[in-house]
Amino acid sequence: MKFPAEPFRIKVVESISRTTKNQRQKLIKQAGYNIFLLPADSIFIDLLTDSGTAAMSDNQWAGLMVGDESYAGSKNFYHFEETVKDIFGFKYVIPTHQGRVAENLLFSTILKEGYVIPNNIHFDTTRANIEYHRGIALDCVIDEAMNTESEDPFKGNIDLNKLEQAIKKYGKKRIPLIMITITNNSGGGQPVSMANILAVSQLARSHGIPLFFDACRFAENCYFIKEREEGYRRKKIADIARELFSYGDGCTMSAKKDGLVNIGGFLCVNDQELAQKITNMLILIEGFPTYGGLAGRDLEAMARGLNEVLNEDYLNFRINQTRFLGEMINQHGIPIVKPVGGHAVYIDAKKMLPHIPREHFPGQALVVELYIRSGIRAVEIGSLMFAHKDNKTGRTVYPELELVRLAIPRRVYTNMHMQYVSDQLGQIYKQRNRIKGLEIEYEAEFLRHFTAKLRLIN
Ligand code: P70
Repeated sequence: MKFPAEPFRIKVVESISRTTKNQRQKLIKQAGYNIFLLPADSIFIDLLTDSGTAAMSDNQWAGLMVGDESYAGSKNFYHFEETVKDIFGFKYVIPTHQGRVAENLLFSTILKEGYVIPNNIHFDTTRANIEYHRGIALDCVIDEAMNTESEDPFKGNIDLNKLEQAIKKYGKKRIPLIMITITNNSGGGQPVSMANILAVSQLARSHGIPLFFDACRFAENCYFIKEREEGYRRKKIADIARELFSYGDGCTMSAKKDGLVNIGGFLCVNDQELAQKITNMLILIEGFPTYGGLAGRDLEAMARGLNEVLNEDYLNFRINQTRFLGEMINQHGIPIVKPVGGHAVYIDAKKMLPHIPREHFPGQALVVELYIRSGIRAVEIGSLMFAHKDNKTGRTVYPELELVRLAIPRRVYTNMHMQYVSDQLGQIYKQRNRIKGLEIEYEAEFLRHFTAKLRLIN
């Protein structure tokens, strides 16, 4: 295995606490076997999410000190706006405090009841924002995406046939825009190829439908294009990004991922009338258009983060650190989603724990075991998160995949931390038959995984 060393040195350190297995057993029981309800200082390595968890650089921290906190016309806004226009190339840039507000602003403006938004796979907040406005969130990813063993290099691609069928079925009037999520988080952090983006763009344009990106992890997607797609090896990431966004008409962005900040987001559009409508709404729910729910210093950190994320040394380390963890885990015999995605390793819990039936949450059982044994926090992306009752039959419908996600915060953990995670999982794998399932004690009507309480089945 060949993996790059960390392309940074550590200037400030944050201690992480070590708890005993006994303490963790008590804490997780109190939390109803739900890792969202654990106090974060009882966690040794936190792989819950790569969102808002990045370490900022010295350059970004210095940027905080030049924050201009004027209500209107902050100089940091202009720096941020110029940076976004330079990388993304869209005409209007609207700051928000995180990604889902950009989604809310967009969909509350363009959706009417029964309208359809196709995507490769909608992320939960995107789906929820569409459904909340009575739209239909339609997934059109290639079938390969559901085959965890397939090594297809661009498993985030949209199936053009499915997309065309959708346009035929619903008609372009009911499709106010098409989206592409880069990288495809809900499908394992898999990239979308430039060729696919171009083809979707051509199809969309031939019908007069705008194309938008959910751009959270755009730099990681561009790195995969450089690495895997013919004709991009010698191109700069910034140039790949510019080409990619030139095929679209706007984007939503959670800068908590590839913006390398702890809070921040934005929405870009080319259409002036749409920009005007959204800006009016922004003033109502977020703030004045030159701060959008953020402090001036946050805008400065975001502008600097967006430039840093294009650095190839950084991306090379980032993508390969994730791959390194995935390959080490896989060498223990643990089944994972292949190829390893950009921001996280996804374990196939259904395959790893065949003795636990879906209704006893094999993914969550593994998450709980990993916390109790090692103080590592992962997140279940499976039946606890997605299973639901069919309104007509009353039967439970399970999602196709039962995954456990190990999301890696940017520039936070060293390769030695990854080694530790892999070693611990290797130990767990050897004794996997002893892992017990769980059952629900309490659940909310929506998004139950955040607040559910469970108990162990003996
Ligand atoms: C994650 C977080 C956020 C996200 C995303 C895509 C493709 C929009 C958003 C919303 C959410 C999460 C999940 C589990 C545990 C903790 C956090 N993804 N689009 O980790 O952005 O959060 O800024 O509103 O992935 O995948 P925002």
